[in-house]
Amino acid sequence: MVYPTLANARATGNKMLAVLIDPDKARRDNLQQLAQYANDGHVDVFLWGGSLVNAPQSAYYLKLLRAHLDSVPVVLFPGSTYQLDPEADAIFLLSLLSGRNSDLLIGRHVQVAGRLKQMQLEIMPTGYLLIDGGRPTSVSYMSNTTPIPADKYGIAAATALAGQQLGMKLIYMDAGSGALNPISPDLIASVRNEIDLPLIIGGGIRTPERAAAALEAGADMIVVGNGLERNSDWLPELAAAVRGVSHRFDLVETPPVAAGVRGESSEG
Ligand code: 1GP
Repeated sequence: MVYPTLANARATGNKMLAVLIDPDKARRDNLQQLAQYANDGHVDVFLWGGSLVNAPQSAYYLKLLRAHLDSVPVVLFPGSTYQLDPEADAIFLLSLLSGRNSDLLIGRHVQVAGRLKQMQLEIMPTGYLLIDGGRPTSVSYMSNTTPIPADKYGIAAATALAGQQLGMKLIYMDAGSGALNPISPDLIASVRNEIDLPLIIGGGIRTPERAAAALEAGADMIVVGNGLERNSDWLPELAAAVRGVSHRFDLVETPPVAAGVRGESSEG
């Protein structure tokens, strides 16, 4: 089960690393190398999904990845209802709370509810928030929604809190794949201060420093996709940065909170 691990990470200050694989960009050699890194303890979870996915290819590569993994789970992070696959361990059942597209808040969920029930995946109801990452991303375009502006900490925090009050089990804030700017530590901290749920952060994290900054600000798990697609050689260094933040949390009783967390920008 994936959720108990996430909840435990939240409770103990342990930090987690997820690697996102877009099935359309998957390559056999890269998948094998990522699986090897995961088996060596450098990856906690794989996420599987993309904005546009050719279904047969996705199923083939997902099987291949699973065949090479010892025990690291694979969680579906679906960009569409075509991306459900019983080969995975679990699914982030996303409600796009930052948008006002009712299809992505409830419509698609109704379409797939029966299929999901049959698949017996572990289902994690996820409040999904898009945050502006400095340029339009596939997910903002495909979802036909506007991301929350990057300096509107109060709106992000209230949206995440509403997700918690609606019964979501975790919050995933995403600047979108290939974002120019990752979500700022101050925005992460303001959301962290408002909610108790596990908090996942992704989009534009392409260096160990960016990973550490997100985790120090209050993320429980970070997601890296784009930055590992062509070259995964730096994954051990990235994993070391994640563990480094976990160990720092071992030494303090209360996780530090970034300064000025309620300080929403006065602009706009
Ligand atoms: C996108 O959060 C993920 O949904 C990962 O983003 O590909 O930029 O790492 P990147």
